[in-house]
Amino acid sequence: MAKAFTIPRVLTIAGSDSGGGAGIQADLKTCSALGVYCSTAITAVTAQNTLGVTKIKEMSLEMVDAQINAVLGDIGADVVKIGMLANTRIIQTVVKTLTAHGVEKLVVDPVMVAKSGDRLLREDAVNQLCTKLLPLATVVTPNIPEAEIITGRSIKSTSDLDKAGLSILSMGVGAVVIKGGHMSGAPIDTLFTVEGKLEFSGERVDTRSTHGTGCTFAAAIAACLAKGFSLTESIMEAKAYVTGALRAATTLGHGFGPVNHFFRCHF
Ligand code: PXL
Repeated sequence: MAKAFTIPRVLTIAGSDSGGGAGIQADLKTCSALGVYCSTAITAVTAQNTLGVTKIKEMSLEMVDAQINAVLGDIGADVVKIGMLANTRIIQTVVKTLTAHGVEKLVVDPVMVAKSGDRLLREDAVNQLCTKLLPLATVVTPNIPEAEIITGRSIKSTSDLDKAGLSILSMGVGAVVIKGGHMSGAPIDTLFTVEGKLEFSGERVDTRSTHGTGCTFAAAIAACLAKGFSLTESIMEAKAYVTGALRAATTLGHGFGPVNHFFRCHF
């Protein structure tokens, strides 16, 4: 008989990116590159490339529910990662189904707008995301514009950032990591928990191949948590992984290309 061995498991609930750089495709590649099994529940199919999104088809609530039930009823997941949810009713369905399965470790990337400027979450769904989904999250990973939308306040200074971190924490999440990529200067990510604040410094990589970095960062955190790393270790690993993937990116397409998820693999 084959030797029994286990592999850490992540379920990603997110949108499909036909261009292969972000969403479900980024999550599958990130987890695979980090040695973690990744199953998927697709919330929406986007037709897009490096220049932008041309069409979005939101999945039915039945189909979203059925995918999550199929995966969690058999394969299971050590960590669930959430990306694009598209609309209010999909958020409600995901919350209901995850609660029914008693999911405990949840990484939420509060996806709202694509790098190209296209909306990936309807405006009227932000409130449901904050009030229904965030209270279930182990960690939420907004960039600065997303943190501004979630808190309804602009973030221009460190003091604004601290207020935003505490405000999001008060929504019931276990931890918040606000990504510093949209700030000028070095991209410092800041983790807020009840224990306090922790900064993760990083290197800014000069490239246009930045499509899917948010998905990749959150998926890498989910993969590391699934492997048993602490949250702080997972964020450090995820930051190093995204930086490596940005540095190794090649040019694809005519807009914002994808990162290179397999920079550690030599073929
Ligand atoms: O990076 C955010 C994101 C998430 N999910 C999907 C996307 C994008 C960005 O383009 O396409 C499906």
